[in-house]
Amino acid sequence: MTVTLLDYGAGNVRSVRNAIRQLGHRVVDVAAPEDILSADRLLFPGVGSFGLVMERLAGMGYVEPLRQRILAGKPFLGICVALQALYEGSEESPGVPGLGVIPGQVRRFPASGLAVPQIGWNDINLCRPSPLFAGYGGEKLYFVHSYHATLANTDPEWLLAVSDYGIPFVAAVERGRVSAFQFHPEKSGEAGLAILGRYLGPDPGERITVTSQVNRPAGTPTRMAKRIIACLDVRSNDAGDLVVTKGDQYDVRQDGAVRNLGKPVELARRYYQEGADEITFLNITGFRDFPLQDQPMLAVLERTSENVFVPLTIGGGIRAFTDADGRHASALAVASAYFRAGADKISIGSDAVAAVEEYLAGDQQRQPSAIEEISAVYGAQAVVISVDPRRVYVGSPAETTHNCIRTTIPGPAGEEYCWYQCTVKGGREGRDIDVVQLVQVCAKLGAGEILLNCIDRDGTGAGFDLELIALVKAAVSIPVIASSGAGSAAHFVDLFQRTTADAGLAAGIFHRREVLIEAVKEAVREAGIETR
Ligand code: 1PR
Repeated sequence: MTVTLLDYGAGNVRSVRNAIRQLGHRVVDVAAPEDILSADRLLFPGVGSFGLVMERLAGMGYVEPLRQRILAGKPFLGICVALQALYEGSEESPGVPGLGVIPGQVRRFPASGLAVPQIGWNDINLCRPSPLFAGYGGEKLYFVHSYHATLANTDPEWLLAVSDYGIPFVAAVERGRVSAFQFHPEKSGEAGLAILGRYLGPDPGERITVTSQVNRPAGTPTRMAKRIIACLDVRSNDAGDLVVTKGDQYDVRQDGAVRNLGKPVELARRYYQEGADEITFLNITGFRDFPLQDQPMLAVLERTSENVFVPLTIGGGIRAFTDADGRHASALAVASAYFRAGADKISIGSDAVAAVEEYLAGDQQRQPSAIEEISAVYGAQAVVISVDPRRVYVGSPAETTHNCIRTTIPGPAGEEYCWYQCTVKGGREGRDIDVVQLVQVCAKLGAGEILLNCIDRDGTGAGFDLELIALVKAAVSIPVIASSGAGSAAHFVDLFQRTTADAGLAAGIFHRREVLIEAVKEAVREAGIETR
């Protein structure tokens, strides 16, 4: 099968391409409006904001051919924002008309105590059989969005699947051969690939001849999984090879040499097969290198995305650069290179601290930060802030102006209070900013998720710093990934029972095979916590 891909240059469509190839099909791109009408199978992966998608489609003359194709009932599959684009408009981009094939407006998730964006693996309830879900076993699928199509707005003729996230929302629509999913099949592991494969496979012809199971009784609430993430800290070792390394409280050298725990691409592939819900790469020397010259890291992403079909995050060195020869690259250009190479999210560390310092300085003339620039183009859900805090103990809250907690783990001199200082350059430099200030301003600037490390716990195996995690969860309404200190599966159970963290991340225990990802999931499941 030759699949025609509608790539309008707004984000990571490499994963979709790779998924199509993995399924044994050929990809061609829409090069002109008429290709939209003549395509045998059209795939429209939605990336970017509603307004950006519609603006690009309009600019390329694709709006009318798309409407015609959909109204004619020719095979069409839209993903994520492409589902939303079928509606008349969206709260995300007021005044921007959508394709308008389904009446109604797309809405933002209301504040319900759940983190927005919804990022992660959720169930779907099929409302009726569909050939695309023939053989679907009810697996959780990967969602990432802040806006949703509402049931009230969706003609039952279109409604195919429903999920819940505080409120019910439309997970899939279908009319004849025109289908669209709010979830990402290309990021939903083998279950997602199977669904995509059925769209790309032989045309089932009359849909009524195909049966599939409606997976659970209508109205059963769907449940988000807590995500288990494997993190690969990557850098060159002294021989110049790119290796996965791991520090103890950020010190990655042992007996003078950089620890070598494996090759990034191979390790990522292993974690995918072992059930990791996401993979994160951190280029831990990124703060000092010119990243567009750092081809090995881009190559790692390109190769990983060839056969790893869960979300990939890349961090390290995402900021504007001017090298010694005066060559300049904006943070957006650096991030774009990573998205093109297969990243779904980028993570910003040191530069986020700098952005918050500028913001708090109150300069009205300040330039937009990397967070704002990247979020505006790729959406908040693509921008993660990696925070590297360390504890600063004080005898009483009066000793500091920073957001302070009373801790159950006293300091070296018996201090009962501490605040969490943000650091830059891989923990080498402390700044006069606390973690609450940092995450709150970053969320305001457009970040979609927090990757919360902890220098005191990193590599210690002593468990997550639950006090830090609770503090940050209470400070923001975007998802928080807890990181640093996992030493056993029980630490993840503790994390999810005692905090509302959305995901748990570990490095050392997975690299050294002390605990397998599946063992973590089993322990978490046995404790009654939802996993994939
Ligand atoms: O500042 O935007 O260039 O980003 C640099 C990134 O690299 C930041 O996200 C920063 O956290 C990371 N980083 C820099 N230096 C180090 C180092 O270790 N020397 N690694 C470093 C941070 C922390 C986690 C680790 C968890 C779990 N590593 O990524 O994987 O602590 O470890 P564990 O389960 O073994 O305890 P920028």
